[in-house]
Amino acid sequence: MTEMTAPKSPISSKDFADEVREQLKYTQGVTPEQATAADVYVAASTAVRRHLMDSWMKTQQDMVNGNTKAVGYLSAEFLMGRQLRNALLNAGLTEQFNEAVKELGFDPQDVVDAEYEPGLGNGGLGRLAACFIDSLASLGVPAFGYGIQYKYGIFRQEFDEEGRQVEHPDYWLANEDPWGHVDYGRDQKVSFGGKVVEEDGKRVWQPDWSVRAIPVDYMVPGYESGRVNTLRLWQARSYDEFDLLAFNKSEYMEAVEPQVKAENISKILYPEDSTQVGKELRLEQQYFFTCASIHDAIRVFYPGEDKPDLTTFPDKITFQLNDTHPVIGIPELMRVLIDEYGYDWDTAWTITNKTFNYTCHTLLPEALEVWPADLIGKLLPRHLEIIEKINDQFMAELKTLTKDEAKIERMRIVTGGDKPAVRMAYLATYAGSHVNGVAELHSQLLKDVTLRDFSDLYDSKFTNVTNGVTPRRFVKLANPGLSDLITEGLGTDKWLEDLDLLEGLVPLAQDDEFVKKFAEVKHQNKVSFSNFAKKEYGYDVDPNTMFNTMIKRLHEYKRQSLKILEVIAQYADIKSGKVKIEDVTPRTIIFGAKSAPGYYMAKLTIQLINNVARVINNDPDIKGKLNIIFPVNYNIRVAQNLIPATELDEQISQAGKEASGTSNMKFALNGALTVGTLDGANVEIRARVGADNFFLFGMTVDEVEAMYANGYNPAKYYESDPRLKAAIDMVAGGTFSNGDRNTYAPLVSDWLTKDWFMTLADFTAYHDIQSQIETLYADQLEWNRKALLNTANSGYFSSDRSIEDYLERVWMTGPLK
Ligand code: 26Q
Repeated sequence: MTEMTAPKSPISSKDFADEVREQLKYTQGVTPEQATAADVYVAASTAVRRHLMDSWMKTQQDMVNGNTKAVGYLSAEFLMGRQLRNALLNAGLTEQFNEAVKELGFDPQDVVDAEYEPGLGNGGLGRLAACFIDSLASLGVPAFGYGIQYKYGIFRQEFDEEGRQVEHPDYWLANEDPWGHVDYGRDQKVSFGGKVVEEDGKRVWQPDWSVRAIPVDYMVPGYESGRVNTLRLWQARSYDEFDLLAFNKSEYMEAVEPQVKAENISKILYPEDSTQVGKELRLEQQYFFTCASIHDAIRVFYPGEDKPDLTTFPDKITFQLNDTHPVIGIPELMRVLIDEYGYDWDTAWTITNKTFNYTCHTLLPEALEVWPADLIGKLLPRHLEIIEKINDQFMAELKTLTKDEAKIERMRIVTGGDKPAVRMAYLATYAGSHVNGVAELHSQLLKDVTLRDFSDLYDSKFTNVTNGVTPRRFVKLANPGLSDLITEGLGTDKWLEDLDLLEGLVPLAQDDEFVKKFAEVKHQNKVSFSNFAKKEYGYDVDPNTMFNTMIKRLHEYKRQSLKILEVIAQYADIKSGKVKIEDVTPRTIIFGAKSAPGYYMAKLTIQLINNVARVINNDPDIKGKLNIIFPVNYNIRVAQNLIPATELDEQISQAGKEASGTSNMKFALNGALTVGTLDGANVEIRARVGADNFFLFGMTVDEVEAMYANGYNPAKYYESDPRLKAAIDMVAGGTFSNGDRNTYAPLVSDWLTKDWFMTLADFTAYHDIQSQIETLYADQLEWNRKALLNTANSGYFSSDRSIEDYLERVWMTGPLK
């Protein structure tokens, strides 16, 4: 392992202020008097970047010269969040920054708030990639993150008068981006289309158009590790500014068409996170970034070599495929090895097989990517040939492994019939070395259900790596109050590098004074969030109510409808006098969610939540005891404010549907109690924090399966639970649509006749757990004791631990520290 440079930056705040002044002058061209907070933000960010420069360059040299295998994390999404505070923390410059900025006459928070959050991801998968590259750098693992620098990230959400979601383009690069460094000299050419011809017995691809991939590099500083890795995001540009042949007066618009087409590739992030879009542009994006990244890795590890010995490639780098989105990289590496470097098929196959590993993030069959073969053939004809040959080889291999013809047929990578299609998950499973799920339950279900035939025959490829989250961003930056208390309790701040140390807090849960301090931190966080909610959205939030949060993409399987139906049922109980208003535990119920723009049911659910909030919040009978808020445009910044303030977290997906979840980990670490089903990582969270410190309800995976098998009839639950009936009747009757019975009719009809994710079947159990929750909440000392035990026992959910598991189980690079 390479030695690390000194972790702490020795610079004084005076010197740092001078550096910021210098940047103001030479980068911004303003005097400190003229400078705005945005100027200071750019100047300070540039100054921090300069501090990291030596470590960055050294890390890159070490990566090429050292003999530790590097990791290339290939991901269509990196949901990074704002950079400045994180870079300051990891560079050890936080104090200097705060002092220097004050000296210049600015409030540090205003400066930080000048940064626009890059939203280059949809949700869990993209944020996981960001946590992983933070941990890779913090653990000193040589690594590249490879992805796309979308011009427009995930849409900016607004709500219209009716409470419906409206999507707006998120032009995050409208202002200067001091973090991204465009490196024109390290561009790559990515080609598409055309045909394959035979020349001297060789297959030769003659593409008909190409785009230029330009890397934009982001520093990824490790926490006090002295290591700064690189996130390399590719931007698509055209080669031809103008097509001169076509350039005459009448064809001016046509002349710029190729340019427009090329630049479209990195223009926009697809906002669907659970259904296949099957669009040509999406495949272009996938090939664009994987092709550029593979060529980049060859250039990095064999600099200046015309005839590199690529049989050593898998010793230099291992590519982790973040879901199927980069799987087209597999035939691409085969093509590069065979067509560009002249290796024979078998050698190329061995190299490719050793280089790739695949992480699956779903259990929903509709989310597994399947590309029509003719679309691949049109865009990437040589790749289609290679995929077909891989499929032939696979079929032949299977015949040696099993006599079960039906099974062999089921396992085809390229399906038969007159509309053949390529199953990307199967291609990745066969062609790579390892396949992993993202939580124990998920990995087991992958083996038992989704990839059953594969695990029968290739069991040793399968493993689990439970997800994790970075404690730097999600504890230290998001929750400074708790961080100080943890450090006080443990007598060290080393927990930020070794989160298992949190277990040292377990005995302190018996110390009432410590528990009260913990409760006080939570209360302060609630006050801070109330201020944030007032300032950002104009909400009046009472910090003396229970903060009950559900934040995640809006999806039927995640069951936001279960939560909103319970809120409505409680409202109905109060209105009908069944429940006295004095007996209601005051709650602030907080939703945050974006829906895919074309997902009708999800969008209708957003509208329902907004209108339930409108009606209940304004009903004088409720006396402010229930307050529902739905901060628009939920993002990483909102998460960082909200999670530390939350007391009760909702993780109520149907068992067997949520692969892992990662906000559940962030909540537990920040001392929220979870109400949840036995799904995804909830299972492991409950096992670690203790069944007494987790509100479990609902059907298990087996019970769900049995119910599907026996024929599920949701109407039965509607008829048998009067509270459920009252709630659904309220929605159907127009209480939340100004008397209009049509608005939510599609939702109501779905609940009563389909209810694919069994919201109704779990409703009674979900209600029953509420009284336990409220009884415990009435005893604040006991509640906070359990909350503290959640924090103390969640160290396992650090993404550092996930990365260590990948190193051991998948990448086989040996221990690093
Ligand atoms: C695929 C094809 C075309 C267009 C878009 C997509 C696409 C994009 C994003 C498909 C899926 C996603 C994102 C999936 C995702 O975020 N999954 C979540 O991953 C988390 C990290 O492992 C898990 O914790 C969640 O359980 C899982 O839902």
